[in-house]
Amino acid sequence: MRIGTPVAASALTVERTPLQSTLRTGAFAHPPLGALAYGESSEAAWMSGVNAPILLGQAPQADLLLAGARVDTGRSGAVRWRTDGRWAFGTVDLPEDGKGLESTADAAYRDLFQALQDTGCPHLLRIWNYLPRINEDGGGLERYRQFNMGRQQAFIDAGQAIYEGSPAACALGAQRGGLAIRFLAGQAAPLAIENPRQVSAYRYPRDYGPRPPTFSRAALADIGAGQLALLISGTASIVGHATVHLGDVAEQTRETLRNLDAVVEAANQRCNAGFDVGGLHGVVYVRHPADAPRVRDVLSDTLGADAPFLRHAVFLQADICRQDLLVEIEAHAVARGALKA
Ligand code: 3EB
Repeated sequence: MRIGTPVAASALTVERTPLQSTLRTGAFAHPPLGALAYGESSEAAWMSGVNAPILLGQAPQADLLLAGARVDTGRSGAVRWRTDGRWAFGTVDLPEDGKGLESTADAAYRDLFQALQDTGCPHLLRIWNYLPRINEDGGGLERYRQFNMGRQQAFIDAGQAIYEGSPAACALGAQRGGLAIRFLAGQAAPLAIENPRQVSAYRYPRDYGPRPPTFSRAALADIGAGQLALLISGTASIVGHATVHLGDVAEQTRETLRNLDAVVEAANQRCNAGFDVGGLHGVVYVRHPADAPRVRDVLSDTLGADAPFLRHAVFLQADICRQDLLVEIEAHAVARGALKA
């Protein structure tokens, strides 16, 4: 069987597959919209490698995005994008060139918002941010906090929502290279989902930096052909706005699962798809590689060893945006369903 046979001309599909099978000649019915590759640098122009070592001896995986049969490519400043006219996937890899991360983030996001105009896909669903040396000091301010300043400024300058309605996102450390951002956009605004156990990230107090991060806890989107996608942002051991279970990776993993539960429950109140945590396709970022077996054991004990989550999960090493976070899980799911009126 071929990968990614489109279900309907206008629909988006999301598939997690072993990377090897995506690289077979003729694997695709038509060109993919894009992909995130885990565990290996990208081997195709449309595939974007996530610059983080894969753990637990896992084989390389990819999250494939497939849309319409015809895919156009283009550039908007530093952004390279692909679109079928309804959905757009874009990438920007920007070196800092001594300018600092605040101004680099501002420039990258300025081009990203230009790309939304140029592709005719004005609504962001999901953003992936990878920042080199994310926890290092950037001259009086942690680099992640510098990034937050530039990101929020670019959202404001582009007239984009910085509070309710901001896109789902994640922000992790990168092993090397410049600021790396990937994004998925579409023609309709997704429903932004928050987590009642957590202060919205865009309302974090100033203890976490002069400007808050700009993201929602999840995006719930109609992707066509009667399907809904739930795109869950990086989720960690945060209750209210505070990190909990300092130094305890097992408890941090359990708290993260409680937060994923709460986000999924909030999404289920807005649709009839019946999402559940055990069925999510997760990416598990672990700060210390030696913690990965422990994290996997907690996931297995909590969700059940047979849960699809364990079968599909990708484990990667990455620094996480708060120094005290040891684990962070992002996830997506696609299910038949409709939004509630
Ligand atoms: C948190 O909940 C953990 O800056 O885009 C998660 C997801 C986190 C996205 C971002 C940060 C971001 O605050 C950190």
